[in-house]
Amino acid sequence: MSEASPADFDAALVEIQSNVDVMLSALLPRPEGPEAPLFDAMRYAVLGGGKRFRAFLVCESARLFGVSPRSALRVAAAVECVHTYSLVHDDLPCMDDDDLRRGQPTVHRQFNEATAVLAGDALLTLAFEIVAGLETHELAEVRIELVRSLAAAAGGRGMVGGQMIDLASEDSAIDMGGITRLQQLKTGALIAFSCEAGAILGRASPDRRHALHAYAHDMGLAFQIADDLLDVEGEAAIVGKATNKDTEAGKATFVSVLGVARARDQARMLSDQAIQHLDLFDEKADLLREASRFAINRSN
Ligand code: GRG
Repeated sequence: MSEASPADFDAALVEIQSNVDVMLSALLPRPEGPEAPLFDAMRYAVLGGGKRFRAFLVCESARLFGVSPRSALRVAAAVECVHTYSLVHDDLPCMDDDDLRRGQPTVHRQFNEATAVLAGDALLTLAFEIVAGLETHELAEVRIELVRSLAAAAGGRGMVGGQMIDLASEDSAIDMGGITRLQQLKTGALIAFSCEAGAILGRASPDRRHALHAYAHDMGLAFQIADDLLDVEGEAAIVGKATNKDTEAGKATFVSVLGVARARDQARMLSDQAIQHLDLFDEKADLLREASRFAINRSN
């Protein structure tokens, strides 16, 4: 039984949000010189809000293994750069064509399309520069494993591959197995990296790293089902982006296949199952247990 309450989770998330924002601001280039519009757009995209849920997962998984907060925050910042790049590109007219993200105009609306493409590109590459930096970990083998795992999670066999399947699946029949695989790649892979990053930094035993992977697998799917439910039931002003997008695009989602009630049950079941995967950790993992509940109860 977890001793952490939703209020404890909220307080910890606020603290990590503030710490990772300081780290991100220090790592992002200052807008100067002829490239200034690019750097402005990167800062606008990254520093304009976001729950920092992936940063939280990195920092809390790292805490399990006594990793220094500075190392964890650098990896957390890198993950948020990759995540933000994916949102910037996903919002482009050639993809989801969205005007609103995190409650403010999307990057291509605020700047222009070319700047949004370049800002996404530069955020992705900055992430690897951060992770590979000596300050992230003294051991090169740890830095290389972080780079390898992050690249695998973000690339064609991870998030980008999931996005391709998602685009191809519009107006086509896709079953539960197909949706699950798509979402594991599109959303789940980066969430899994975020949870495993602490184990990599802390040079954890394979069984502990595996437990975090299993936790992330189930919690990531639960997080995605909650996202599908918010698209159907949420209010744009609270969610911070347009809703009903999936229905309008004719996309098959967990909710369109299962219906609202069964999708909610499935999310609850996955969230509980995720928590069970943490059984080999003591109370230090309580905030991760609470994060699994947050994944399905969040309002944005
Ligand atoms: C374009 C390469 C490329 C990939 C796009 C992740 C993704 C793939 C697209 C995002 C679209 C989307 C709404 C996905 C559903 C789940 C998800 C990733 C939601 C956004 O994550 P949150 O809720 O966002 O953590 P914040 O703003 O809080 O960081």
